[in-house]
Amino acid sequence: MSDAASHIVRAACPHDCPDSCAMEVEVADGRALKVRGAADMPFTHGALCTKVAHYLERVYSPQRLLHPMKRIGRKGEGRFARISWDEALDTIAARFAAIAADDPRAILPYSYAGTMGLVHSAGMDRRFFHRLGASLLDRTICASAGAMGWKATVGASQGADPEAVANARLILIWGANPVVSNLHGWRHLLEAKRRGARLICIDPWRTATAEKCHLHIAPLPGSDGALALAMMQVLIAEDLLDHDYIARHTLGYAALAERVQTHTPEWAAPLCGVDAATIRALAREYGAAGGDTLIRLNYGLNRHAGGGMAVRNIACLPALTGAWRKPGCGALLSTSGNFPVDQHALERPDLYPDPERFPPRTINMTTIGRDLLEASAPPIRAIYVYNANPLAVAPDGRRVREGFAREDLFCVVHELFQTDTADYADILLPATSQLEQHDVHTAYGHFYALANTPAIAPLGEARSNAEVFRQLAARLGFTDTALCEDDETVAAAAFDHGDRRAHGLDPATLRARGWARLNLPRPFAPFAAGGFRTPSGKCEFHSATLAAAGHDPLPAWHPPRESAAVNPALAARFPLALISPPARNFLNSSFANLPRFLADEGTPKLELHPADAAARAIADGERVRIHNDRGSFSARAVITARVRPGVVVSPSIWWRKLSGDGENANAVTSDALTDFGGGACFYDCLVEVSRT
Ligand SMILES: Nc1nc2c(c(=O)[nH]1)N[C@H]1C(S)=C(S)[C@@H](COP(=O)(O)OP(=O)(O)OC[C@H]3O[C@@H](n4cnc5c(=O)[nH]c(N)nc54)[C@H](O)[C@@H]3O)O[C@H]1N2
Ligand SMILES: Nc1nc2c(c(=O)[nH]1)N[C@H]1C(S)=C(S)[C@@H](COP(=O)(O)OP(=O)(O)OC[C@H]3O[C@@H](n4cnc5c(=O)[nH]c(N)nc54)[C@H](O)[C@@H]3O)O[C@H]1N2
Ligand SMILES: [Mo]
Repeated sequence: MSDAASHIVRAACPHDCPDSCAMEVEVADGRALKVRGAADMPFTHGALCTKVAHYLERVYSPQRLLHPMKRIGRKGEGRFARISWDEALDTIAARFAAIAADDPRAILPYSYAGTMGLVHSAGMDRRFFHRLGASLLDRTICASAGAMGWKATVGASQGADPEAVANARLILIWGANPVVSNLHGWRHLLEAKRRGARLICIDPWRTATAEKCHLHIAPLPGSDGALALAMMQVLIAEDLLDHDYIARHTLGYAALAERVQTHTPEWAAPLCGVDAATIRALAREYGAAGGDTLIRLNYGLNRHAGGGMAVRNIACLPALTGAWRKPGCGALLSTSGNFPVDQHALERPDLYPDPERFPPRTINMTTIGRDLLEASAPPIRAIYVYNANPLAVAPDGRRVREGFAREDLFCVVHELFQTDTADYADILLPATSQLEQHDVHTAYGHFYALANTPAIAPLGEARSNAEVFRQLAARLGFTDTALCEDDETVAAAAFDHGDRRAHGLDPATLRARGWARLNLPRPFAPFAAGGFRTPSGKCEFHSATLAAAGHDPLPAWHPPRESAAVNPALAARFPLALISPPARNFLNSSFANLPRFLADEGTPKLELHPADAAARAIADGERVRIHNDRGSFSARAVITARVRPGVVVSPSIWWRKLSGDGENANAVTSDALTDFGGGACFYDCLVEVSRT
């Protein structure tokens, strides 16, 4: 029982996960006693994942940074001395002012989704860097390839209603591992299973999710585009189609039919490493379900050279069978496009000072190592990292480290913990946790907006992202109102209240209850009667937008960059395809420094097939080295038939300095970019594995 003196504060899980949970924080005497999932929030349903159920171990961790510090050792060494906030802010403001006097684009903000709150990750921060005239950052590291493939086809990041998926009779879980990375969405998929739906998992790895499905199909990494093309070929050749839906609500069917003619299951089989009979049976089952189908895809399959086109090809399937007609059917990648976010009001790109003299310059976050080493006009002279841990999460880790090690680079890191990246800071600033700050959230896996009210005072001298940007703005003489607003004012500007979907999201209501569903029909079938948000208003099998951008306007096969088919010489030296998907107890590299989660994960692991292990004389439990021309990392071998021959899996993302050898999976990944959207090719990576 809770103490009589305690009270409940409504909060929102800030982490990068489709589930964005509503939380209740029990507080007494200024201290948080317990965090639990909000029982009244339908999607959270009173439950938190194993990580956030223990959130207070993160908030009150003895590892929390509590004071500003300056570097006293070499870059990367991680030795710091405490300084005051005044000294920290004065130092940063002076350096930024000096650099900006030459060319403000030499300053680069670097952030991703440490918190997904709009105030602290897409609000005051953006306003500050826009006003400064800093380089813009293209935030591509996760989802940009798939998002572009999806948008080219369907028009917006919208899809099936995640709470209505129990309507589906056949569910393909494709490049997604919801048991690990979308637990609350999984609850609804399980409900479908209970009601008799058949679940098929398409994943090179036999995940916890695959084990709970009726069928697991394990294609080679990066081959989903071919698999989807072959499914379309069968659907069309065998007339397993909804002709009425195609005629009314799609564009370019004839061209698509012609395009896929030669893409038979026999064509796809060697590319996917799946036999033609299995592919044909999958397509027939999908077609025979007559539209009572859902494809739940996630971003796993977009981390390949052809990831954008793979998502596009898959996004075509439900329009062929009319699966969009029914709520909970069709396909779901992200729900984020349903939220009427007023991005202009939040980010204020109009504050950019002098576009004539300094035309905006954009840096792609995926290639940060290369950019720090090679960018010119102007070179990057200062970097400000917040909400991100690039030293652990960015590809081609050796170059990332070399870039951050530049002696002439002025590096600010704002963090809760002394991450791998923090070790490279010149000035290291302590950040508040979600329990210590105001914010407002959308979601990419459901239809509820969330408000986060601070439950406790900032620990030590920690300050929030927005607070630091306000204070830097003041020191730099930026007097714009937009840079003085408090967090609640910024949060109040987050939604476009003229949009009917925002009815019910007014700040007071949202804050009082902590969450509110978008004003959408319940259940919601966004494309039941067409209404795609593409230029034509139809599902675009043929995309003039892609053509105008120099891409193939039709679904096509974009092979992986690193594979035997594309680069046999490379594959001869590095015959194994490495994927490094989320470890259950980590959230990207967050939580990967806390004792409970480190104990649960144990040590970096590499799963490999018995045949691949035998060929290398590797024994189970032995330490192995995973290597290619970019670098190497080591892990403990787990010999298992959960992976197919030729594929190895290393659950990620470990902090380098806690991994045992100072490296992690990103020592071997490449910073090549995806076909669409300039995304990262994390899972398009050939390696060899040896005994150490
Ligand atoms: N516990 C936990 N939850 C998380 C995260 C985490 O790190 N830990 N990360 C969060 C983030 S940032 C994101 S973006 C989301 C989603 O994160 P995603 O990266 O989409 O992760 P998953 O949903 O785990 O799906 C990845 C699955 O795709 C599979 N896969 C890899 N390559 C291929 C391929 O070529 N084809 C197919 N068919 N499958 C492939 C992997 O084996 C894995 O099982 O999850 C979020 N949730
Ligand atoms: N090999 C491999 N690499 C990958 C992936 C993979 O599957 N395999 N996944 C990729 C994907 S999907 C993603 S999304 C990226 C994730 O990359 P990141 O978004 O960089 O994710 P995290 O590693 O969790 O780092 C976020 C950091 O933000 C900090 N933080 C949290 N809240 C706040 C705050 O309020 N203020 C400040 N200043 N800091 C805060 C956290 O302490 C944490 O250290 O990694 C990518 N890298
Ligand atoms: Mo992500």
